[in-house]
Amino acid sequence: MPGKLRITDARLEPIAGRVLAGQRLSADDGLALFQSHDLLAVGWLANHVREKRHGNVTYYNVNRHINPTNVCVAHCKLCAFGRSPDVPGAYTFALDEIYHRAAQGLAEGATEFHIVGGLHPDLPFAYYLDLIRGLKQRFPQVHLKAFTMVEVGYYARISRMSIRDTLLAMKDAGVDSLPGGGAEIFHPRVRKIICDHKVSGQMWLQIARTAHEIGLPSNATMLYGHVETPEERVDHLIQLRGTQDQTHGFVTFIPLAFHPANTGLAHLPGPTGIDDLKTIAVSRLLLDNFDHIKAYWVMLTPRIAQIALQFGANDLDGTVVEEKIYHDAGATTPEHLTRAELERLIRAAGRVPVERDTRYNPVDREKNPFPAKAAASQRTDTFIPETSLTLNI
Ligand code: V47
Repeated sequence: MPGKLRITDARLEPIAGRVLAGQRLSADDGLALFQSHDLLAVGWLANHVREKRHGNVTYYNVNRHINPTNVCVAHCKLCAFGRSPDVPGAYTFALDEIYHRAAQGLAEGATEFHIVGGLHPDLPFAYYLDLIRGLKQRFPQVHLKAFTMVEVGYYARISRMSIRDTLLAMKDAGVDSLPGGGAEIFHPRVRKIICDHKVSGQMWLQIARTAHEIGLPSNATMLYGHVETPEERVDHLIQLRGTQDQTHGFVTFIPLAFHPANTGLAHLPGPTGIDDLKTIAVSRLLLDNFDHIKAYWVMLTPRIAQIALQFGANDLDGTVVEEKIYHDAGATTPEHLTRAELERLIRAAGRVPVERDTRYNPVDREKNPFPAKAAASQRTDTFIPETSLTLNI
């Protein structure tokens, strides 16, 4: 453990004792950590836990984000990605376009496709199942991390199926795990303001529990830096921890910094760098039953994500390649980092980079060399604007 713990905020003294003794922290402890200005002590404690679990290792993966449609009926104030079907920029990919992008991803060595999209008013559940079946058939070696709890709730509603049967159909088609999006902040006061028409926080947790029960692990997120209070953040984290105690199905926790540009909350300033680091650290400290805390470089910026590796995070996410949700909301980060760039960031933070697959198995590139770039499929249409939507479903 590098350096000594120096505490300047007396409220942190008993909390430090509990962290060093490996004891679970309370909601009050979480609140004190969020309210403290002693960032270095909070970070030291989170780093202690991080190094006890993972030593110097920092994970990243080679992945490809695919967003099949940005058409969405939810119209969440927090979001700049979703569109009505009839506005400029609305799109829905034909399945061939998705397979083309996936083939490009495979040629770049992707071990994971991260697939999330809007809640489209007209696409049937069958479109998504066909999409997954088609990907699994063509790219059986690639892990399909697809569809948030919000999308699952929506598919269940439009197909008049139970959540369990919807998840079973997804699993049967080839979904391997679920990403952690859509959790936002569970408290109903906040959801009413930022995402009024989304599934409730309780429903999000219920869908996650059901996914875990049928053998689909998932990630979890928390969107912070908008209208939520520190108490509501702590409540969110404690509810995730309680669910994890029951299912052990969450793999990674990802705090997501709110980007206000082009959203219905564009008047808000978004979180500061101090808040980013503190949120990573408090998450590491409260979520004692989560193995991994991810500093998602796309939203944190590579620079802050790199520092977060000393504040509790042990994962940077992946190469990503195409990112729409944050970039529509004004993110100025690149959409793509290469393996070499990710490794450089990690090494410069004094950590040891390990390329992982979605299940955190190390990827041995000697045994699994990159597929030839030439394997990328022939060019197909770019995307289908909503006005000329023809889908081969
Ligand atoms: O669900 C939407 C958030 C999420 C904005 O599971 C916004 O490995 C900030 O969940 N400003 C999608 N955030 C991203 C996500 C994710 C990312 C990386 C890895 C994983 C994983 C999951 O982004 C949405 C929502 O919570 N979001 N709009 C915005 N304006």
